[in-house]
Amino acid sequence: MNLEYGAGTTAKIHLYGATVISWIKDGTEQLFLSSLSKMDGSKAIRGGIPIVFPNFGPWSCGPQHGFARISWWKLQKKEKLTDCCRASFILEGNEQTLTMWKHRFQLIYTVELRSSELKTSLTISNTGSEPFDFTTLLHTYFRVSDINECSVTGFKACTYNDKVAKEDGKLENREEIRINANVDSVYIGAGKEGHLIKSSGRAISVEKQNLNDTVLWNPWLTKAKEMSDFDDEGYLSMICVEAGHVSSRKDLHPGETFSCGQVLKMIDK
Ligand code: TA6
Repeated sequence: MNLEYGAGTTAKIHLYGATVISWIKDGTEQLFLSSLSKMDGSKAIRGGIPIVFPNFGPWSCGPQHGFARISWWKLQKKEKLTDCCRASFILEGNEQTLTMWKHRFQLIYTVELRSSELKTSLTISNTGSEPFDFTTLLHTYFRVSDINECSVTGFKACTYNDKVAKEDGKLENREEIRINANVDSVYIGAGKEGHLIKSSGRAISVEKQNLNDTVLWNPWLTKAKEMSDFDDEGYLSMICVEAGHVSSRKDLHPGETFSCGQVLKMIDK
């Protein structure tokens, strides 16, 4: 479904995974969506903002990154307010999820589109009688005009797990990170002051709410070619800067909720 702020500013959300698949600001697409992405519910959408829950990464109970991004959500509400258009989506424990994960839960995902920003918020509720634990992440694919002209800030002095080098506990000393190879790093406690993604002609800030960690990912050429739903050259026009609670598991007792989110803002350069 579509959110129309007007003046060439829109967003589009696919009910499969409640995946934001487009954010157009002044007529320019800000998110990356692979041209080979499946859009029929046969596999997670390759691009936009997939929702990772209840597990980031490989999962012994089910598919990598959990079931939220591969479930059909329901539209709960759509509103046009004075300064924003807002839509909320709901996913609750069901037969499919219960076969993987025996807990009852409710996810409410809200997407707010304003003139120069897109806010996505997730509220996780334990609606069962047993405590559970989870990790969660917003797997945001940002479109960049040229990865070689792109830089990202907000990681300096953070410890990170470098999944490419297979080395944990590395210390980041770069103020500004440029990508020129496969990168897959989980930064712990990054982005407290936000992240800034700069690529020729524009900049987007990422402000996180209650998501302590940030994952930085670009598959680069070899891994791009290995993914059937990822354009071979797609790595040149995307960077994933993923706000998440992934470096430790979050416990949720019956009746408790956990709210988190991110605000993506266009910054005039
Ligand atoms: O967020 C980075 C990551 O965990 C990478 O390791 C890579 O697997 C990426 O997610 C994409 O995962 P997917 O399951 O969507 O192919």
